[in-house]
Amino acid sequence: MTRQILALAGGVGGAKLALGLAGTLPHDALTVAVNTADDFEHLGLSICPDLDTVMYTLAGVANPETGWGRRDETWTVMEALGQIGGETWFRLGDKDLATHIERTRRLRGGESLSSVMRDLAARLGVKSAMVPMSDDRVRTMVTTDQGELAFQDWFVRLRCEPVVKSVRFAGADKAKAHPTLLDTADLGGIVVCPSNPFVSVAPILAVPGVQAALAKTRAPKIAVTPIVGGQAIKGPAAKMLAELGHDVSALGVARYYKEWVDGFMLDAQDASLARDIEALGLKVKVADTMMRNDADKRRVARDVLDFVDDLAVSGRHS
Ligand code: FO1
Repeated sequence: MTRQILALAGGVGGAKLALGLAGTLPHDALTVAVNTADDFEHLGLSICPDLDTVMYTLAGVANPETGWGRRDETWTVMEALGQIGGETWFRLGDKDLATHIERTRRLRGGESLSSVMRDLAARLGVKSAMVPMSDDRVRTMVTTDQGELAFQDWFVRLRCEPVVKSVRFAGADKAKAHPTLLDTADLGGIVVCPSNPFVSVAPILAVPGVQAALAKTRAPKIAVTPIVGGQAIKGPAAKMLAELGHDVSALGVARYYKEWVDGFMLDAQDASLARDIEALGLKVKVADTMMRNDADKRRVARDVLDFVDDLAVSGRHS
């Protein structure tokens, strides 16, 4: 049966599972709702890192080494910008810049972010629906031992080194959720991709109405662990778990999610944590969650969808 799947995704890890799901489901059965709180104005351009990472990944043009930006990129503009004293700490390749320039022009013309992204993604051949969590401005601000920092300043310019004390999402309380996140009645399943819980998933949940909409749907809600063997596959999730006082493990993430997910997919390396996570009231599926290539991404996606179906059949979800 073609169940409608809503995937919540942030950066690189989320984009990988989104690609696996897109390769497994009919393209009209998947919608990827993407975090926009990492977005920022830089060099006078509207930069949307997570939206672009998902778009490029689903289009098959993402840089395979970094996961972000485009493959087969050139850096002529960055070089020339550096020579005239411009800011080059946030690496924008020549082809990637076309996306930022055209998006900025259309946003300044009054077009909504979701409209621009729908068109840009379609032009790149993306078939599954991908939507921003909101068309309104939401910005992750990270309070650290060096004061409050805008997300990309902390993440890229300072390489996540400042110690994190707290995170807030400026503008979230006034943001209007994308309708897809509120219209959850007919969903067959909700998948929280292996993204950073604090700065990729939490901003989506912070948009008014989203938590309530996810709570009221009968669709099973499952989260795929972003932490394997106590490490994040990529990015600062493990460091943030530690600095924000959580257990640096899949169990720590499960505790963070337990109020609103029904199931948790645990990597085989952490099978010993299954009982502790079940004790939180969550169903657990143990699988190989590592996504090293496109076949892995589709395998993990199939395991996720089987898990959704198991929970739907067992009626084991809120
Ligand atoms: N991440 C980096 O660590 N260094 C960069 O120079 C960088 C540039 C960049 C350009 C476009 C883009 O879409 C993403 C970029 N990222 C870079 C990744 C980005 O900071 C993160 O992917 C998200 O904000 C967190 O998921």
